[in-house]
Amino acid sequence: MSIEVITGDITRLDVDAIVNAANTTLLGGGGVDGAIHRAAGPRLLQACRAIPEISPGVRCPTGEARVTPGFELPARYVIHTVGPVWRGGGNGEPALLASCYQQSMTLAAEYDLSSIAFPAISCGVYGYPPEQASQVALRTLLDQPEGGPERVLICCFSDAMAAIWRGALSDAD
Ligand code: AR6
Repeated sequence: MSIEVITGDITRLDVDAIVNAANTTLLGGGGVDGAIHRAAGPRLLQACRAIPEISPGVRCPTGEARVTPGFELPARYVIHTVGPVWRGGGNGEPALLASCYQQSMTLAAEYDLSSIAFPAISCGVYGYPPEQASQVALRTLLDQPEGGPERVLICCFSDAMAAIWRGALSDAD
Protein backbone atom coordinates (compact mmCIF):
# COMPACT_ATOMS: atom_id res chain seq x y z
CA MET A 1 0.00 0.00 0.00
CA SER A 2 1.30 3.47 -0.81
CA ILE A 3 0.41 6.64 1.06
CA GLU A 4 0.91 9.98 -0.66
CA VAL A 5 0.27 13.49 0.68
CA ILE A 6 -0.97 16.00 -1.89
CA THR A 7 -2.36 19.54 -1.86
CA GLY A 8 -5.64 20.17 -3.66
CA ASP A 9 -9.40 20.04 -3.79
CA ILE A 10 -10.56 16.53 -2.92
CA THR A 11 -13.70 16.93 -5.05
CA ARG A 12 -11.54 16.95 -8.19
CA LEU A 13 -9.78 13.65 -7.56
CA ASP A 14 -10.32 10.72 -9.88
CA VAL A 15 -10.14 7.95 -7.30
CA ASP A 16 -12.50 5.11 -6.38
CA ALA A 17 -13.62 6.88 -3.21
CA ILE A 18 -13.19 10.17 -1.48
CA VAL A 19 -13.79 10.46 2.23
CA ASN A 20 -16.04 13.19 3.59
CA ALA A 21 -15.42 14.80 6.99
CA ALA A 22 -19.11 14.97 7.79
CA ASN A 23 -21.24 15.52 10.89
CA THR A 24 -23.55 12.98 12.52
CA THR A 25 -26.63 14.12 10.58
CA LEU A 26 -24.92 13.42 7.21
CA LEU A 27 -27.01 16.26 5.81
CA GLY A 28 -24.13 18.50 4.79
CA GLY A 29 -22.30 21.41 6.33
CA GLY A 30 -19.37 23.70 5.63
CA GLY A 31 -15.74 22.92 4.83
CA VAL A 32 -14.98 19.83 2.83
CA ASP A 33 -18.51 18.49 3.49
CA GLY A 34 -20.08 21.50 1.78
CA ALA A 35 -17.63 21.27 -1.12
CA ILE A 36 -18.39 17.58 -1.66
CA HIS A 37 -22.16 18.12 -1.61
CA ARG A 38 -21.87 21.00 -4.07
CA ALA A 39 -19.70 19.02 -6.46
CA ALA A 40 -21.68 15.78 -6.20
CA GLY A 41 -25.02 17.47 -6.84
CA PRO A 42 -28.37 17.16 -5.03
CA ARG A 43 -28.63 13.40 -5.37
CA LEU A 44 -25.93 13.09 -2.71
CA LEU A 45 -28.17 14.72 -0.13
CA GLN A 46 -31.02 12.41 -1.15
CA ALA A 47 -28.78 9.38 -0.72
CA CYS A 48 -27.65 10.62 2.69
CA ARG A 49 -31.25 11.18 3.80
CA ALA A 50 -31.98 7.56 2.88
CA ILE A 51 -29.38 6.28 5.34
CA PRO A 52 -31.28 5.11 8.41
CA GLU A 53 -31.14 7.17 11.59
CA ILE A 54 -29.83 5.16 14.52
CA SER A 55 -31.09 7.78 16.98
CA PRO A 56 -33.02 10.98 16.29
CA GLY A 57 -31.11 12.96 13.66
CA VAL A 58 -28.03 10.70 13.83
CA ARG A 59 -27.18 8.71 10.71
CA CYS A 60 -23.51 8.21 11.50
CA PRO A 61 -22.13 8.38 15.05
CA THR A 62 -18.72 9.91 15.64
CA GLY A 63 -15.97 7.47 14.64
CA GLU A 64 -18.14 5.51 12.20
CA ALA A 65 -18.47 5.60 8.40
CA ARG A 66 -21.20 5.20 5.77
CA VAL A 67 -20.98 4.93 1.98
CA THR A 68 -22.94 6.55 -0.85
CA PRO A 69 -22.37 6.86 -4.59
CA GLY A 70 -20.33 9.86 -5.79
CA PHE A 71 -22.96 11.00 -8.31
CA GLU A 72 -21.46 13.94 -10.26
CA LEU A 73 -18.02 13.59 -8.68
CA PRO A 74 -15.17 11.93 -10.55
CA ALA A 75 -14.98 9.55 -7.56
CA ARG A 76 -17.34 6.55 -7.71
CA TYR A 77 -18.10 6.61 -4.00
CA VAL A 78 -18.15 8.95 -1.05
CA ILE A 79 -17.31 7.44 2.31
CA HIS A 80 -18.79 9.72 4.95
CA THR A 81 -17.15 9.64 8.34
CA VAL A 82 -17.54 11.81 11.41
CA GLY A 83 -14.42 12.91 13.23
CA PRO A 84 -14.34 13.96 16.86
CA VAL A 85 -14.58 17.54 18.00
CA TRP A 86 -11.28 18.37 19.75
CA ARG A 87 -11.91 18.91 23.45
CA GLY A 88 -8.31 18.88 24.66
CA GLY A 89 -7.43 15.30 23.72
CA GLY A 90 -8.50 13.55 26.91
CA ASN A 91 -12.01 12.72 25.77
CA GLY A 92 -11.32 9.79 23.49
CA GLU A 93 -10.43 11.93 20.49
CA PRO A 94 -7.46 9.82 19.27
CA ALA A 95 -9.42 6.54 19.37
CA LEU A 96 -12.41 8.15 17.62
CA LEU A 97 -10.22 9.67 14.92
CA ALA A 98 -8.39 6.36 14.40
CA SER A 99 -11.78 4.68 14.07
CA CYS A 100 -12.74 7.07 11.23
CA TYR A 101 -9.71 6.01 9.19
CA GLN A 102 -10.15 2.36 10.19
CA GLN A 103 -13.84 2.16 9.25
CA SER A 104 -13.28 4.04 6.00
CA MET A 105 -10.54 1.60 4.98
CA THR A 106 -12.68 -1.39 5.98
CA LEU A 107 -15.57 -0.13 3.84
CA ALA A 108 -13.20 0.50 0.95
CA ALA A 109 -11.93 -3.09 1.24
CA GLU A 110 -15.51 -4.41 1.34
CA TYR A 111 -16.30 -2.50 -1.85
CA ASP A 112 -13.06 -3.77 -3.41
CA LEU A 113 -11.77 -0.26 -4.05
CA SER A 114 -8.16 0.26 -5.03
CA SER A 115 -7.78 4.00 -4.45
CA ILE A 116 -9.08 6.29 -1.71
CA ALA A 117 -8.47 9.91 -0.76
CA PHE A 118 -8.86 11.33 2.74
CA PRO A 119 -9.12 14.96 3.79
CA ALA A 120 -7.59 16.06 7.10
CA ILE A 121 -10.55 14.81 9.13
CA SER A 122 -11.36 16.98 12.19
CA CYS A 123 -8.54 19.43 11.36
CA GLY A 124 -10.91 22.24 10.34
CA VAL A 125 -13.84 23.49 12.41
CA TYR A 126 -13.58 20.46 14.70
CA GLY A 127 -10.24 21.87 15.89
CA TYR A 128 -8.03 18.76 16.10
CA PRO A 129 -4.37 19.86 16.09
CA PRO A 130 -3.05 18.63 12.72
CA GLU A 131 0.31 17.47 14.12
CA GLN A 132 -1.54 15.05 16.39
CA ALA A 133 -4.28 14.15 13.92
CA SER A 134 -1.74 13.24 11.24
CA GLN A 135 0.15 10.91 13.59
CA VAL A 136 -3.03 9.09 14.60
CA ALA A 137 -4.23 8.86 11.01
CA LEU A 138 -0.97 7.60 9.53
CA ARG A 139 -0.39 5.05 12.27
CA THR A 140 -3.88 3.68 11.62
CA LEU A 141 -3.41 3.61 7.85
CA LEU A 142 0.00 1.94 8.07
CA ASP A 143 -1.50 -0.75 10.36
CA GLN A 144 -4.12 -1.81 7.80
CA PRO A 145 -4.13 -5.46 6.74
CA GLU A 146 -3.44 -6.48 3.15
CA GLY A 147 -6.41 -6.55 0.80
CA GLY A 148 -7.60 -2.95 1.09
CA PRO A 149 -6.94 -0.03 -1.26
CA GLU A 150 -3.46 -0.02 -2.76
CA ARG A 151 -3.33 3.73 -3.23
CA VAL A 152 -4.11 6.05 -0.33
CA LEU A 153 -4.02 9.82 -0.83
CA ILE A 154 -4.12 12.40 1.92
CA CYS A 155 -5.56 15.47 0.21
CA CYS A 156 -4.67 18.62 2.14
CA PHE A 157 -6.25 21.93 1.28
CA SER A 158 -3.09 24.02 1.85
CA ASP A 159 0.63 23.54 1.44
CA ALA A 160 1.08 24.29 5.15
CA MET A 161 -1.25 21.42 6.09
CA ALA A 162 0.47 19.13 3.58
CA ALA A 163 3.87 19.94 5.11
CA ILE A 164 2.62 18.80 8.52
CA TRP A 165 1.29 15.54 7.08
CA ARG A 166 4.49 14.90 5.11
CA GLY A 167 6.49 15.37 8.30
CA ALA A 168 4.27 12.89 10.12
CA LEU A 169 4.54 10.43 7.24
CA SER A 170 8.32 10.48 7.24
CA ASP A 171 8.33 10.01 11.04
CA ALA A 172 5.88 7.09 10.83
CA ASP A 173 7.44 5.26 7.85
N1 AR6 B 1 -10.62 19.51 -0.36
C1 AR6 B 1 -9.78 19.06 0.59
N2 AR6 B 1 -9.75 19.53 1.85
C2 AR6 B 1 -10.63 20.51 2.17
C3 AR6 B 1 -11.56 21.02 1.24
C4 AR6 B 1 -11.53 20.49 -0.07
N3 AR6 B 1 -12.37 20.92 -1.03
N4 AR6 B 1 -12.29 21.98 1.86
C5 AR6 B 1 -11.84 22.08 3.13
N5 AR6 B 1 -10.83 21.19 3.32
P1 AR6 B 1 -13.56 20.67 7.89
P2 AR6 B 1 -13.87 18.93 10.29
C6 AR6 B 1 -10.01 20.92 4.52
O1 AR6 B 1 -13.87 21.87 8.72
O2 AR6 B 1 -12.85 19.69 11.02
C7 AR6 B 1 -18.45 20.52 8.37
O3 AR6 B 1 -19.32 21.60 8.50
C8 AR6 B 1 -9.98 21.97 5.60
O4 AR6 B 1 -9.08 23.01 5.24
O5 AR6 B 1 -14.16 20.52 6.55
O6 AR6 B 1 -13.83 17.43 10.33
C9 AR6 B 1 -19.12 19.18 8.70
O7 AR6 B 1 -20.48 19.17 8.32
C10 AR6 B 1 -9.48 21.16 6.78
O8 AR6 B 1 -8.06 21.03 6.76
O9 AR6 B 1 -13.94 19.29 8.70
C11 AR6 B 1 -18.94 19.08 10.18
O10 AR6 B 1 -19.96 19.78 10.86
C12 AR6 B 1 -10.09 19.78 6.54
O11 AR6 B 1 -10.56 19.79 5.18
C13 AR6 B 1 -17.60 19.75 10.42
O12 AR6 B 1 -17.41 20.64 9.34
C14 AR6 B 1 -11.25 19.44 7.45
O13 AR6 B 1 -11.97 20.62 7.76
C15 AR6 B 1 -16.46 18.77 10.42
O14 AR6 B 1 -15.28 19.43 10.80
